[in-house]
Amino acid sequence: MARLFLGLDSSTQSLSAIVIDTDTRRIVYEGSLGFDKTLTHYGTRNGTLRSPDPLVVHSPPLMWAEALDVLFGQMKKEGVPLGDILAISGSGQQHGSVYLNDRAADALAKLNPAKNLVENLRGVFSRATSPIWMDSSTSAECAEIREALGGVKATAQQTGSDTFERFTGPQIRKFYKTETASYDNTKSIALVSSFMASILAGKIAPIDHGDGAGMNLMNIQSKTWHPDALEATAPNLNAKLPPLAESWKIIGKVSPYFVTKYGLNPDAQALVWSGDNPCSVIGLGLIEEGNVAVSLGTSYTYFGCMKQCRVDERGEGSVFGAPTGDYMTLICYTNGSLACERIRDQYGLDWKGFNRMILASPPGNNGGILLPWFEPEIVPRVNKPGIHRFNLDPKDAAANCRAIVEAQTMSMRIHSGWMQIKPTRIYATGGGSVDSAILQIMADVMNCPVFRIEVSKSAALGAALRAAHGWLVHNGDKPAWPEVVAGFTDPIPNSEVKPNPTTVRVYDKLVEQYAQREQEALGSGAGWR
Ligand code: XUL
Repeated sequence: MARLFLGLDSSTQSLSAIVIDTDTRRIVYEGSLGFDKTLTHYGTRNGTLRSPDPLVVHSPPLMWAEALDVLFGQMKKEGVPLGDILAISGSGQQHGSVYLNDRAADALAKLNPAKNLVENLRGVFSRATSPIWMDSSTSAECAEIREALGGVKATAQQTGSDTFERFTGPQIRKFYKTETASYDNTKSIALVSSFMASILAGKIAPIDHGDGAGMNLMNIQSKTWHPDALEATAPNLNAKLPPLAESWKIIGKVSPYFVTKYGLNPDAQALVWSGDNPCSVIGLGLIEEGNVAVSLGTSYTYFGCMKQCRVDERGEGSVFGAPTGDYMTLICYTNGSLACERIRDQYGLDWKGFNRMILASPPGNNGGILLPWFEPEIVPRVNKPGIHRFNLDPKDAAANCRAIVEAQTMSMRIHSGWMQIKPTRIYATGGGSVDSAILQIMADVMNCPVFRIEVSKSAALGAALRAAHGWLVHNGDKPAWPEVVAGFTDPIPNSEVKPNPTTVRVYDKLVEQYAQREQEALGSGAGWR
């Protein structure tokens, strides 16, 4: 019998699965279903329900449950040897919250395989929809909690991050303030990750330290619920939160529902789930401090493992628990690939043309600098969007294309300073990582080799690897993380982009000028406070 482990990823737009065989070190199955396309009856757009208020973004939790049924059905139909799976874990979009009433625990314990998950779970919600990470409607609550905790620095020191609109605590506070009776009817609050884990385990699941840190409710040092944060958020919150747990905790055997219906092994173990970013740390093999990932997608993220807890006292970045038991750092940019797209479109280019333009201007762009805040930005916090050009002719396509990429990369160098981690290897993922000109700028600005890594599903892979690790721990082993991930997380062969020493010196100077320009722009009112 093969030793298989299943990792699921409940993301904003889809549910994905990866099955790994730890003996052959191979991925034996990858599958995915998109919510909009497969579960059309929920009427989601990109997995979300939009409200007349553009700041409010929710998703239906029943849709996530139904997706589990569909994906397990798909795996069974495709002949995945589900009976050989020893343990299951998962990854969830971070921060989103699910509100359960007093019928939930019982319904989870008695999932009836003669019915589907929707029929089993329809009556268990005290709030029909779940606010997700794209919801930014809680500025007032952020301010209230931040003030109660003693300001930006104190909030970051205590919870790992300043209060952010998408974080769960401010979202819970808004629910309590605006729908008090429904809040009172809430017996248990779950994250997307712990909700999905609860279904698989047939009981209310703990929240792991990785996803727990994305709530503004956990003490980042002690990794316990923080009484002051709970009190600043909503009454009786402690009683509504599940326990916190290490990321390798086994909740118990999988619910008999999945055994009867899909042929899972009755002894298969259900682990706690974590957030997608903590899972990606594992799925990308970022076990050593200094190995960082840059994900160049719709938004850009820069993250990596951190052995000691250091927080960003300016409140731009976040610290979460890493599934290794260490910490992880994250900075998340709103103006990622969409900002490049705006510049690209301004000059009527396609991506190839954008790349050609970057190469047509010299590194350092002759001193031309762009501050690319098309949308409100998180890093640095900018609430008045705007494009600022210095020594840069708006008509010069080449200089503007290079300027935006240099700006994004210089910003990463400047705003990752609080992590006190000089990167030794950067793994680039996401759509933008196919552009070699972008990777060269990154290598030169960061003075660090950049490798491409092909991971469309780093979060699901990380979850599968976490399942393998948790199962080994449960069986008395002490698996070292580098051994757990070995063979699964190698960069694309020959993809290394090396820094060029001459260009590195050019950027050392330009970074200082960029930081100064940024300060000027923030000082003149673009900033957040
Ligand atoms: C991280 C964040 C996003 C979501 C996306 O803080 O909000 O990366 O986790 O799923």
